[in-house]
Amino acid sequence: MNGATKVGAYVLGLAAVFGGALGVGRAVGPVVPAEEAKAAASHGAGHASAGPAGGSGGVEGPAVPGGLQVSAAGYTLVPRTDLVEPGKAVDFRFSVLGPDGRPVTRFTPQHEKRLHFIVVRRDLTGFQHLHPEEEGDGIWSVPLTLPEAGEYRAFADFAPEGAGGMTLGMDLSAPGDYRPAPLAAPVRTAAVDGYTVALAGDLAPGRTSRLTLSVSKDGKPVTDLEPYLGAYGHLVALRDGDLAYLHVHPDGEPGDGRTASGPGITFHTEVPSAGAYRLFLDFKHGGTVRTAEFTATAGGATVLPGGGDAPEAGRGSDPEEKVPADPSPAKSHNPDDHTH
Ligand SMILES: [Cu+2]
Repeated sequence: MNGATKVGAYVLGLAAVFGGALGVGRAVGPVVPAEEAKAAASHGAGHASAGPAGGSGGVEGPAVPGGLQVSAAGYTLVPRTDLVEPGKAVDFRFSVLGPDGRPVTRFTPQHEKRLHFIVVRRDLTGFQHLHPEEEGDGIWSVPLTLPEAGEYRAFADFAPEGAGGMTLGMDLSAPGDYRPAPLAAPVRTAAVDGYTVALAGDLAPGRTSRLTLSVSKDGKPVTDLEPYLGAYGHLVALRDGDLAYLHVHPDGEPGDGRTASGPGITFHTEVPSAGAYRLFLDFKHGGTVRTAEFTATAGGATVLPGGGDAPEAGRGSDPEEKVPADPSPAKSHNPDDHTH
């Protein structure tokens, strides 16, 4: 009896200690998440020191690609239009807030515009390159139609006076039934509006690579490309998976005495990582700006049939895994994919 009582007391004592520990755990709160938060914080700090957010200069840097943040280096992109119904034109308005929290009104023009505005659906379809007008007081306005339902990303590419160039990104939603399209397979030619654009060169992660895009029409090289925003071509590259943004301008300018007006437009570009990228080339001919689109991979990434890319899978030896360069023009685009 006595022994049993002692054991019982001992068990009770253990229960009290254990219960106390549980109590402490609860009182302290989510211990594990706090550790996670610490890890996340140090990770974030590493990013900030490596990237632009910790610096006062331009936002683009090798460590943090542009367009991934809604706020960086003290500047914040703020929408003033909250809902965009698919298929309906809206007057889309937004501001860039400066380090003082007020809308920025002074911008240094880049390629003839104070602000470039790129919109694309998260599945990399529906690319639009637009040029909003500032209505005054730092409020920008642009006619915008999101052709179909889905999640979209909007990029503002600008240089505040006295600061470097930067690209901020924000999400836009067009409510409705969204069926994301798989990423198109890599191709070497793209067709748009009777034009064919051929891509030569390969993207390489972490180092500069040379890409040449050559424009032809009805099988004949186009040699009278027209200047568009101070260049014969503008190339935007968006990384599949997170839509990291690169805006690349070509070698040479119209009228510099060495740059031909086609058929080739040469770019030197560096992508930040292995992976798949969607390239959008804007070029002007016959008074119209058109956009040719390609999927290209870097670092041996492959695009899996039905979408998705596998950066590790394509390095190796199985040639059947690789999607061959397609010499034929790209299949017809979604008629809603257009620009301008
Ligand atoms: Cu632009």
